[in-house]
Amino acid sequence: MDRQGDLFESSFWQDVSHGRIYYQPDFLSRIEAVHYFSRLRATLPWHQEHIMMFGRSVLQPRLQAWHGDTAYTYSGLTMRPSPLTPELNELKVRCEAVAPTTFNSVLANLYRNGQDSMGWHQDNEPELGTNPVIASLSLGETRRFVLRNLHCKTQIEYELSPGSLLIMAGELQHHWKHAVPKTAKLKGERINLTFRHIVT
Ligand SMILES: O=C(O)CCC(=O)C(=O)O
Ligand SMILES: [Mn+2]
Repeated sequence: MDRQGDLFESSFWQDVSHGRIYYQPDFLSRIEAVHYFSRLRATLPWHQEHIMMFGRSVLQPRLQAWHGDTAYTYSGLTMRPSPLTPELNELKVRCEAVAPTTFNSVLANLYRNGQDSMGWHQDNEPELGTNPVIASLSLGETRRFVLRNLHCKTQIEYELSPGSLLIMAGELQHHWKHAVPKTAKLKGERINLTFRHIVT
């Protein structure tokens, strides 16, 4: 069996309508999750960006950092890359051990409290290729992550706790949107890393 076949055999993979999802709540130990949260919080060049929404420039409700070899453009925003830090590189290698691909970039998101969020979107920029594999690693506060099927409106929800890994694969980005909604609950900081492969 090829590497891809082997990897999809793992019991953490689930087939959904037009896509595949890998979900492992304890991908990192609690100690590792605390360690990586504090290192990434202290060392990544976090910044808040403006993006174009309905023709207007608005501040994104979260901080971000973009690491890898190439610039990345979405919603009218081009992010210049910083090199992968030692911690990002360690986590990239860990994710590659279970993902059916390799990664060359990571978008890091910092949600400062429950009012920070990520709106409904698909990770379907052309430079991600036809069927992108996106590995999403969560650290810090637990937040709700929701996927919604574009055709039947079925929703799948996860409470993404620290150290959990969720991978979206197959045709999923063509048929589902995903979001991290705002919440009125008191929430501390959460870091999410989305490892991607940018086709150059
Ligand atoms: O924070 C998350 O869990 C999701 C982040 C995400 O969807 C993205 O960076 O594209
Ligand atoms: Mn996304």
